[in-house]
Amino acid sequence: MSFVDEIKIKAKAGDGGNGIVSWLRLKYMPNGGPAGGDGGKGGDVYFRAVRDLTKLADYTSNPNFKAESGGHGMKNSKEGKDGADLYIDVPVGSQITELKTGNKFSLLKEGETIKVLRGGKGGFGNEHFKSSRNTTPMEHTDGEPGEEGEFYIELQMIVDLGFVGLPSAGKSSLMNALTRSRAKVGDYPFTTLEPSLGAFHGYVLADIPGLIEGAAEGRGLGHKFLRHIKRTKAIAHLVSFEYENMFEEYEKIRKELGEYSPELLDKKEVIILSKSDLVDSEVAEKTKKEFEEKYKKPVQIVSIINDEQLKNLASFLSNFLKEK
Ligand SMILES: Nc1nc2c(ncn2[C@@H]2O[C@H](COP(=O)(O)OP(=O)(O)OP(=O)(O)O)[C@@H](O)[C@H]2O)c(=O)[nH]1
Ligand SMILES: [Mg+2]
Repeated sequence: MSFVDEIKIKAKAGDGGNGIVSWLRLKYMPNGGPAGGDGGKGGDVYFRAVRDLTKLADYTSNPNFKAESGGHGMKNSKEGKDGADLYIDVPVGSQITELKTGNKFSLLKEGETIKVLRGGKGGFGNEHFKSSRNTTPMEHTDGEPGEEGEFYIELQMIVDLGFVGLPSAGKSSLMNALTRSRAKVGDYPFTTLEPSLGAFHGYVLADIPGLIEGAAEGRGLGHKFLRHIKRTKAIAHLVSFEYENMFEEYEKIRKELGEYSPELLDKKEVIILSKSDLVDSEVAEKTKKEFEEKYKKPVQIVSIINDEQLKNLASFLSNFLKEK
């Protein structure tokens, strides 16, 4: 799935309905007095947080929203119907900026709502202006316009586990094997251009474009993705058995993470040695031990064509993500 993590939208609350001028007409009382109803209130506009992290992509083709307007007043003193409120669904973790005022707010919990634009009040019908001195008021007022606004929405992904590693380390392949996502897999570096997400036992996994030396200064796909890694709760660092010196490759990426932000180095991490089918199992086991001793972190071996290893990794990860 292609990923939209920022968007600008326009929204307008509903207009208030107009009040009307009308007279009560009864058979035995040709002029029963003013009976023009008031207009209904326009609908308000809210943002609402939903679990669907791909929600913003729905709005790219039509980023304009409008809540329902209030109905006009009716005869026989009937009030116009209130316009329905409009809820704009945004992913949990959205930070929203009102562009005119610069006000910022975040929606961090599923189901959380915030009212951002007020619908216009309904106008008064002529009945409202009735008094002892004026029993036949001709006045009425129009409804107020609903408020309008422009908003910049930025998703600050709340990802449980982010896959990092060099281009072609096998991140997308592994993500596909563990989740039902269909991230593009390629034989060339930088196949993944946008982070893509997958659901795994109720956790969110993110496949992130490959990092290279100099990423922290903007080389390769650079900064844009390091920003996403900053928000992940844990990191899965893939190192492929293809590399001559796996330790060196691992440390290169760690260095980039640290240069971007030292706190990335303190995140909980699992090292995943990928493409194990390319080497003998003794070599794989030996390398695993060396990694464990050298870095004092959990290390897993995997190949996407080895069901047993995939199963072991899945059960390891579900425990790993459960621990705080
Ligand atoms: N032999 C073998 N090849 C694999 C394995 N996993 C992935 N590959 C291959 O490695 C290549 C790169 O895989 P991707 O999953 O696209 O790698 P990536 O880390 O997502 O790459 P970028 O998105 O470019 O950073 C593809 O040709 C895959 O078929 C594996 O377990 N064993
Ligand atoms: Mg990829």
